[in-house]
Amino acid sequence: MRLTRFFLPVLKESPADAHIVSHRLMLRAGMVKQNGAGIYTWLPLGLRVLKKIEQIVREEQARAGAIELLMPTIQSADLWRESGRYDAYGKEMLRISDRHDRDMLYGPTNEEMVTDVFRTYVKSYKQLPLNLYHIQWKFRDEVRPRFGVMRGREFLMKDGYSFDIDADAARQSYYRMFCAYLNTFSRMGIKAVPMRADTGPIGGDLSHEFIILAATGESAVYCDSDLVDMPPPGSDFDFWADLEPEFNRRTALYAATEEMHDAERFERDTPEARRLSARGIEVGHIFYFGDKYSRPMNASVTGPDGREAFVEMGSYGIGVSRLLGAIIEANHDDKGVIWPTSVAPFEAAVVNLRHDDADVSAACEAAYQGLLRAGVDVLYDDTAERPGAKLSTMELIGVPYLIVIGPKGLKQGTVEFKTRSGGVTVELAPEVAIERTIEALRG
Ligand code: 5CA
Repeated sequence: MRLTRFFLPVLKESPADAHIVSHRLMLRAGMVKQNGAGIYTWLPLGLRVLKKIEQIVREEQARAGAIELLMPTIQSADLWRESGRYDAYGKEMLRISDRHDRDMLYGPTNEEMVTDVFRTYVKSYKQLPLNLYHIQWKFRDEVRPRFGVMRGREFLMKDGYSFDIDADAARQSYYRMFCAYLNTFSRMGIKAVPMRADTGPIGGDLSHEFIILAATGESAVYCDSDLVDMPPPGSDFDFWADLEPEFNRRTALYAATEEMHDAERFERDTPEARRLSARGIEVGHIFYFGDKYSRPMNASVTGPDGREAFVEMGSYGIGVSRLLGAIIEANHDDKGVIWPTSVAPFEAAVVNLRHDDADVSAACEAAYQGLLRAGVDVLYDDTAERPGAKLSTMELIGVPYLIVIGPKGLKQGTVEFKTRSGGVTVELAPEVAIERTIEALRG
């Protein structure tokens, strides 16, 4: 992408009404524009990151056997009357009526709708286990939308739903998502700790929140510090083995959100030096709630014994748009964002320090084309901006690798290769800088 043909509206000033660093940086770097309380336009740079996060989620969902579909944002109130949640959900639900005065709503979550999809098509235990998910916009009329995309009213969620013949199978589905989430967040360069959690309006009795530790987090959390660096299951993990031992091993140490915190147990189970009480950002939340929706909505299948049974269900959420804020909270310095390469809006950039110098421009063009040919998602700053401003913008938007080309270095046959994380700058021959960038990205 040539910067002269891109839309990157960066702001010089720090917006006054943004109280946390991720919100400030997202506004300054031209990633989002606020349209109303908790409602945002995703500008091209922000949208690139959102898409990369979605893609990681998709790949890891597929690995764990979940199947993507897409349900609408607008739902019928009648469906929610079946489960009893239409009245129970409260003011967070945006209720609307259509021209025929039919009650509709903008979905805050999709348990009812997916249960309706399920009961329409699935009649036999032989079609189970089944896990259906989508990545779709939600609306929750939050009392206090704040911190930018972190607590929005309109936000993007990955929500998945599992269907099983009995409780044992349903727990395995829960464990599969538990492990898939650890892999998912790890690929985004963040450490998310699973913690016992409250179930709120979704229901059920088994639930974990996936929490990133950050001073600006909205919830107080308590855990054994050994959990923070526990490696994820990894890409060759067998999702179809019995996952109970794995789940038990990963939940043996103490970790709980404020609502579930038991101070006495924490002190009893965790040596003092490892007792971490911190603040955290909830990036995912999983629930097992049995037949809470399948029973009232009559979603049953014929079991192996020929008898009808209500399916056992769970639901699994990831805050896709919230993740941008959370990743920035965990990865920035005073100059801007330091994106993990897997979610960076651009993996690398070529910076032309003298766009009116034919030799410099030819060298930039060669580097740009070389990186494009290698499949690198590269931004080429071919604008007429001052060199200092160009470099500050690259730091602000957090491009992981830069090749900076100016007349002085080029006369000596070198360009600058810069890494955003660690702030290393080395002078290299242009071809070597290209190779180094590709190597750093592709390994
Ligand atoms: N149906 C279940 C699981 S699919 C559900 O809705 N769970 S949830 O309420 O916990 O939401 C799932 C995830 O969405 C949360 O972990 C959080 O990361 C994200 N989320 C929830 N509310 C907001 C919000 N107002 N703004 C941004 N992200 C949010």
